[in-house]
Amino acid sequence: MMDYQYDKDQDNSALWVKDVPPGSLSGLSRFKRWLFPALTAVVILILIIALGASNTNTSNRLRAMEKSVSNLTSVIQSLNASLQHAQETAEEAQRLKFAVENNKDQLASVSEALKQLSVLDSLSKSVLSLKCSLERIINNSTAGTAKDGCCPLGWDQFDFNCYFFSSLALSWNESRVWCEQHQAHLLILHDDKAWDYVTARTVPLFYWVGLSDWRTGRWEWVNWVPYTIERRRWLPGQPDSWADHGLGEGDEDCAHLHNDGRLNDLHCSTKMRYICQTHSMRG
Ligand SMILES: [Ca+2]
Repeated sequence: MMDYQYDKDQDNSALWVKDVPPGSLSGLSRFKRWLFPALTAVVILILIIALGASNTNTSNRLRAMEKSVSNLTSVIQSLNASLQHAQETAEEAQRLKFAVENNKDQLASVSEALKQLSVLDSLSKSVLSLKCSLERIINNSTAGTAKDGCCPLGWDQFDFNCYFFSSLALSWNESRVWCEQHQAHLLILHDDKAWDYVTARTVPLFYWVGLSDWRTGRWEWVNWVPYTIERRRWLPGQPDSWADHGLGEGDEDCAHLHNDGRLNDLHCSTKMRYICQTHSMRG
């Protein structure tokens, strides 16, 4: 009931606005005519006051901004320096890359040169062998001692030595004599290189070498140079000086290369292949 009354009053107000007398409207118009300039002036005044008031504040802000700009400038300068440094690093990396590629080329060249060197070495050996053959033809001899870097025909050269790997079998003593008759001696080995060369030729056959203990009871080379036993060169359990071989007097006093290239002692009367050795007299 109250809401309804209120609505009715509103409606009446609306009607009252429509019925305003012309005289009152003219006063309002005059007021409105001065209102805009007055308001503008007031706003300008307020702005001037506000600007004046905020002048100090603005200066402070400007100083802060200047500071920020200055900071920004130094940051930009620092960035520029970093960029330049990065660019230099990139250039350095590029230079290194070129250097590595260049080294790769050089390594390839060295490898190629080494290959050629190996070919040259092989060629040099062939030339030497040819020279030796020619000398034999000129001197009309097929045997003889090693001279001028040449090994006798049928002998093999390795480093500065000539080697003869027999195909016939003799006793250890007969082998020793055969080698001496050919200005050589039964095999004497001192370094791994020579061991490797010899055993690569002997495996899987047996060969007498110039090592025995029949003369003094101690192991020695055929030139009487004492020999100290190197375990890795002997078959396990050897030398065993086995005496029940039924091959006559004495035990096993002479050494030979077994089928795997390691040493064993056997009765010296056993017949087997043998290896003679002599200097090639080169160098
Ligand atoms: Ca033995």
